[in-house]
Amino acid sequence: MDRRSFLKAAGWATIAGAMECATAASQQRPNIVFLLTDDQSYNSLGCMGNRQVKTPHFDELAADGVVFDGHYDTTSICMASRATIMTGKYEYRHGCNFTRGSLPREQWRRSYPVLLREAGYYTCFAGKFGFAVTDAPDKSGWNSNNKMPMDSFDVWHGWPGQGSYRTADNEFVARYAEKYPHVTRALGAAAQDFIKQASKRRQPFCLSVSFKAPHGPLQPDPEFDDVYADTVWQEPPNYDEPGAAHLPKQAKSGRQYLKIRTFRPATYQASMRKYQQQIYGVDCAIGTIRAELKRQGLADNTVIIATSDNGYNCGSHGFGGKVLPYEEGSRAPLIVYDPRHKNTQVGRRCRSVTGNIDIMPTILDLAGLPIPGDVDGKSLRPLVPNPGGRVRDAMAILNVWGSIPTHELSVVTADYKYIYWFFAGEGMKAAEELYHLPGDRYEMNNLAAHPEKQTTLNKMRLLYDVEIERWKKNCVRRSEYPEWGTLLDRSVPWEAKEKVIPARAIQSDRKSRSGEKTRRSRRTNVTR
Ligand SMILES: [Ca+2]
Repeated sequence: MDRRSFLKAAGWATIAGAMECATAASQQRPNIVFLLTDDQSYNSLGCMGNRQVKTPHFDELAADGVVFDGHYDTTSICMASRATIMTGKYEYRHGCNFTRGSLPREQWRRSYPVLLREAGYYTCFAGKFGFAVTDAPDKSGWNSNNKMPMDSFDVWHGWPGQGSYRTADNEFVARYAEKYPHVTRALGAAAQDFIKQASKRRQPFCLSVSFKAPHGPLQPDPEFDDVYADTVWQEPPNYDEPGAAHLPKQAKSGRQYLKIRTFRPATYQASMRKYQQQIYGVDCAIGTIRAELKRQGLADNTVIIATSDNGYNCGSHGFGGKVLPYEEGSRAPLIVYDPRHKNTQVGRRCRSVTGNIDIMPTILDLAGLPIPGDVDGKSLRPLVPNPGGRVRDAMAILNVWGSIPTHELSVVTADYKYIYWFFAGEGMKAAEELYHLPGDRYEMNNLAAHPEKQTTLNKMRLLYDVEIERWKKNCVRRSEYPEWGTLLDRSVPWEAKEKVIPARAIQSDRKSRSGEKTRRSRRTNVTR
């Protein structure tokens, strides 16, 4: 006798009836597939205007759904961005990043995977999880299964740390190694198996797949070696050093500039081929996932969200890596496909400024759950049937990781980006940048000193000051987040800031930068 029959037999008809109602309601709730890539540049897709790449499944998803053209990762680095995606909070409010600490369990309990599971969703995580969850915040690292919240999911195919492109090296997907030796296709197969399992259950599901690709090392699946064999990659207008002449010294003080190797002129062609080949692998996995949803009759009630944890510089302005607030580092692709809103106009675009803070509230809203009051993001669900709308006027982009001069706060609107570099030591002066995004996507023309742009500059400064006040009010009271609220404040003089910067941090930071400078100078002499 199953539970419902037992309750009816026991005369508990009301409870049995309530269960039936709950089941009916759960059948109406959509399934959710959240697909996250690692370090994927916004312009790496056909649907984002790149005519050299082959991304048919991303492009099909974009044609079926809505593409968000003003989407940014509010902290453009793996760990903080992933914690933001799951909690809907700016980094300063969850306090999780490299060198600052893990995500405390009390915050994790209010993440979208936990809340959806509590609401009756069948849940799976596959791929690179990206941060540690611990009872109290600590800095002991994220390289252990003990720090992964495996018990929070019904099915776990995740791994701690960076994992490996060799499927066999990742414990919870190793069973796919023989058929799919490269982990991108193995994740596609694991997702496919989960969808088959979920189709047999009387509850909605939430599948989160975090691809390792195209994050370095550039080790694409040899299965796809011929895809870009003949492609000669076109460099963007802001490629390499000449485009960086107008950027402040602070921007060029971190490893994104000093350590770049893979996207220098001598290696650009080979690196771009491998980078895009990695994304081609993800594209194939998306095809596998969508085909399985159709096969199981689930496609019409499954929302698919695809994005990246941060952008990637690929040599723009002479930068490698991500982290920085420029478009290539901080902007990311975002596609939302909700099959319940049939698309009458192929390839709808949304200009609203959106961010990784919005993923969690969007997923909660799709599942019919309330959005907690301390979440920074907004639900993007209303923009899917109405992409001409907007969820906010301005949003913050921040970095407090790595080289101290590169720590910054920026504010972005649909039209402008304002960047404030606080650091004024070592011969530098605090610096401002202002870019008109629709007319200057490559950020080649800093308008901050332009006489006709002073009104706009002042408006953007005010928006910046609003974000600083939010930081001070909402930041976690640890890991130097309160101090950074002061350091990034435009109204605090440098002399006062110098006393706030942690002395030990700046000492080790200088040492590490001086090593990188020497190495870059040697490499420059070789490659130029
Ligand atoms: Ca990343």
